[in-house]
Amino acid sequence: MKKSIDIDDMVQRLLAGDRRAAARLITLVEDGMEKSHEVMKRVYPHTGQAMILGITGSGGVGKSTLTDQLIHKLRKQGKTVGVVVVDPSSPFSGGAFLGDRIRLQSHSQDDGVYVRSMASRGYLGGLSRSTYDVIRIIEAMGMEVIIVETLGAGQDEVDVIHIAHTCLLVLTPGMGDDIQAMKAGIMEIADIIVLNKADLQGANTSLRHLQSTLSVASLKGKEWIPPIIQTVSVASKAENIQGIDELTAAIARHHEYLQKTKVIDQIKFERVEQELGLIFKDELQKLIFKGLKGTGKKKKYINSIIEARADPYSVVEEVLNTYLVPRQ
Ligand SMILES: Nc1nc2c(ncn2[C@@H]2O[C@H](COP(=O)(O)OP(=O)(O)OP(=O)(O)O)[C@@H](O)[C@H]2O)c(=O)[nH]1
Ligand SMILES: [Mg+2]
Repeated sequence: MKKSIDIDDMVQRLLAGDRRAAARLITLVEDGMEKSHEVMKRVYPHTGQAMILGITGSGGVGKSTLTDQLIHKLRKQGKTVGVVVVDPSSPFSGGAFLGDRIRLQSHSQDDGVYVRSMASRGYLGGLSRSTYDVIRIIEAMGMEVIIVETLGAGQDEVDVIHIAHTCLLVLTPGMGDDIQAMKAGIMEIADIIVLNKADLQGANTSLRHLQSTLSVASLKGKEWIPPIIQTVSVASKAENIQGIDELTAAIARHHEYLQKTKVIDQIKFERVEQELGLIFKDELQKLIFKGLKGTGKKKKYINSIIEARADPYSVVEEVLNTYLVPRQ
């Protein structure tokens, strides 16, 4: 017989920092089982204290390499660090996923670091409900800083900005066209712009591009103008790594700005708003399908759509009006 999991016990162990408990709870939540509600109800009150750092940018710009450097720096400052890598590139397309594992493995013996990769995204490209939950679980484990690495920028909807207190947008030299295309969105996404691979040709041209883009944006009276930090996050000699101190200083300055202006409250509000929306979406669907079960109505609706007597939008409206609109 399969041993049932004692959720209370598991959550207690999580709160004490037990990595195996964290891994099991994360698996439960990722599977989306009924039990995940029980897990999250217990976990949630122990969250909300961590500083959340988003790192986003196109594939291969150096997000994981930078994360690795930031972990080293934060550990030196005595902070514990959790990392969630969302949507690691497919192991079939160049093995960056494996790359993440290898790069971040140097911390695998360190109890103050917990790394988790997740392959899940919502069907429209935004972060999925389980991503929000996994971040909460790692917070409850006691990690003081949580780094969320997401692939994206530009056209994509980058919802990490609804979770991250500070969002780093990572660019590399030679991304002139991308930067042009992003002009409008750049201020929305980035609290700090990282021009990584500053050791490559074209770094200065890209820097000038970025500076002029931002100086136009800054005329609009923004309170926080994203600083541009140049970094070299991998080099054969450690002394050739550059910009990491400047980057951590900029993160600290942004953190102070958020506290001083209370913008942090808005970010916390948006995070919960997103969570609520995602949970409602899932639970409403479950509730409605459960309600239709055994009535034969679901089959009838589907057939009427196939036979072009109805369309899914009208069906959803009808069902919602029948079951959810309170009667006068
Ligand atoms: N020259 C140079 N190469 C770098 C630098 N930073 C990272 N790289 C290299 O760029 C490649 C991609 O780095 P990753 O850290 O995996 O990039 P990523 O953005 O996490 O990639 P995905 O997760 O696949 O989107 C690796 O081969 C790194 O060694 C840098 O500052 N200079
Ligand atoms: Mg990566």
